[in-house]
Amino acid sequence: MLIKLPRSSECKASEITPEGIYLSRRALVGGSLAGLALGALPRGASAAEASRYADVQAGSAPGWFTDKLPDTRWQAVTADAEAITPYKDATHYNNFYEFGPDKGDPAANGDSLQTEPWSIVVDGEVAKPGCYALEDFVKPYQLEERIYRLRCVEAWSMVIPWLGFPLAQILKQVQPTSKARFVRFETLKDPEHMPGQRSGFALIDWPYREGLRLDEAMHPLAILAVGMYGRELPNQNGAPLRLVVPWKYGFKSIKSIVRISLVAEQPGTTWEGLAPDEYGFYANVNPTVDHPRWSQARERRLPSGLFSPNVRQTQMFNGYADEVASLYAGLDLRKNY
Ligand SMILES: Nc1nc2c(c(=O)[nH]1)N[C@H]1C(S)=C(S)[C@@H](COP(=O)(O)O)O[C@H]1N2
Ligand SMILES: [Mo]
Repeated sequence: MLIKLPRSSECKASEITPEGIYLSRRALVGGSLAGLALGALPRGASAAEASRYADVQAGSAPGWFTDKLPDTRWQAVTADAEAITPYKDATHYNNFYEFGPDKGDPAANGDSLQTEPWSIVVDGEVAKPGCYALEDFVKPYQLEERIYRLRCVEAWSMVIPWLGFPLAQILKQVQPTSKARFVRFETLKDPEHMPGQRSGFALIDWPYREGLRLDEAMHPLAILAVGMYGRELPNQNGAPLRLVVPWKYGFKSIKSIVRISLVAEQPGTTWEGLAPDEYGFYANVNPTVDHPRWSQARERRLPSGLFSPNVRQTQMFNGYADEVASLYAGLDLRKNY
């Protein structure tokens, strides 16, 4: 069945799920992150926390974001002693093909993305489908700072302090039916404001799509992010809402999401569709399964210059094996790459 894909501007005022109804559906869930470095910082230490990142360019945060920030659980998950990537690198070395193929294109062209108003459709195999204004969609959730490694399939990596909340919280709220086995995500399609969607360069069948198995999506490490480095997400990093799945290659962490669908069958995804021999549905970080054209055993931790290479061993599941390996018990990771 072909379903028309709504753009944020196509989620009409009359279709927006009223906030009151949404909030009354609230069913918050906790998740276990045993074994991870859990921060001991008290809640509310915000101003100082948000400003602990040097050289962060001030944005123009929407009201819903500034309202939530003081209640953030800072350093809810940390990356042990690993240094956080400088803000400049995290925001000027990006993959976001909607804005062009080069690493500098998303920063150069991202300003044209219109992130307000923004709405999100939740549909498919759920008891409570809806079309939400972003501010209502995120309102029930406390922001948490999650400092995660990000490993791109191209063999570079960063450490990024995200601000977001577990994807599981939203999923529980919309109540997946017994048929729901996968979650499918879709980025905005808006060629007028996304120059990469106007050029045929990438051969991508827009919009960009990603997916997770439902149990992966429910894992407490999988988050929806609305910010990073103590501020709202810059456009080049996927404003206003993106997925972050730290144990998978970066292409799974889809940016600028407008639609989340619960589905029965494994959904087609953008990179798997383009080159199925090179990019699989699972895309778990795995140093023992090489890309057909390069090794995945090592990675360049950015910033990494020609004369100061910062090369390190890639870790199984990007260092999150203790938390996520059980999701894949009995699965042949060589076949299901
Ligand atoms: N919509 C969309 N999401 C995307 C991409 C993209 O091109 N389009 N690139 C992916 C890839 S390959 C990576 S490595 C990460 C990069 O995230 P960052 O720029 O915030 O570091 O975004 C992912 N999400
Ligand atoms: Mo990537």
